[in-house]
Amino acid sequence: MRIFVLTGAGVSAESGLGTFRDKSGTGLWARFDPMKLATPEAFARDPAAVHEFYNFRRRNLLDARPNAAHLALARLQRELPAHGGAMTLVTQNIDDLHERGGARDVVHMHGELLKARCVTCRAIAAQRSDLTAESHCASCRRAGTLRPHVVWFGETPLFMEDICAALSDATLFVSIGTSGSVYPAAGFVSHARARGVRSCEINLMPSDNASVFDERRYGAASDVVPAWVS
Ligand code: BJW
Repeated sequence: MRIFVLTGAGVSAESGLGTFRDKSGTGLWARFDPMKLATPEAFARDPAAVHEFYNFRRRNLLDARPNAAHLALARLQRELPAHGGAMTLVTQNIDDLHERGGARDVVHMHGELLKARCVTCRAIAAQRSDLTAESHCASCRRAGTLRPHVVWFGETPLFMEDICAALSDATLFVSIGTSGSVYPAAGFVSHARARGVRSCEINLMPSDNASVFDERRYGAASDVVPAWVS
């Protein structure tokens, strides 16, 4: 079995990292306007505000720990090859909790919060401290050219070729803790279904595209994912 797993903010919710758009209305985008913080235009207009938002989330992430869902997915990825299978783990999350939970080769299609990118020389480097509008690029030495290495609205998600190849090869598609409202990730299930691949949604509650899935399991990721894996 070749499993394609897509994760979203819900998998990290119980580690204390906020989701974006929960039906309870408590998500990050209910408190902050994404158009003022998660677009290239917002960064050009007000880099200090964008840095402040990501600095706050980076500090939260450094205090967070992987939960039982991250650990269970890492275990599945480790154990599948012994049964002739494989798992591709694609995440929309910019946190590193899958890696800290033991997962390997995690595909971060929306980037990584613990990295910064130079808009001038394009070098990507680890970033664990706060970024400011004056931060220096370690490669080209210029000041004020670093941005969070994340994918904002209107930008092209990363590793799309690898993702399409893995989707074309999968025999099971599983979506965990994502609202299914941001494309292209929200469309992956339709690609899988078009190939006749079975699909499963795991979420706290039905997502926007729940009806597209063959199987649905609802509850907290830290309960449902370990139960699904075992
Ligand atoms: C739990 C739980 C628990 C809670 N247990 N579950 C049509 C086609 C293509 C594109 C578009 C289109 N229409 C519009 C677009 C453009 C746009 C888009 O999709 N907009 C929509 C709002 C409509 N997309 C883009 O701009 C993307 N780029 C693009 O399309 O380029 C063109 C292109 C396509 C293909 C190939 C080449 C080029 C870029 C999107 C970038 C998204 N960026 C963000 C911010 C990243 C940095 C950051 O983190 O700040 O990514 S937005 C935000 O949403 C973040 C997330 O990764 C993303 C998805 O959110 P996610 O993970 O689903 O979280 P939530 O909060 O929405 O849902 C949480 C879920 O968890 C809920 O369902 C809860 O129930 C559940 N949950 N607790 C289990 N304990």
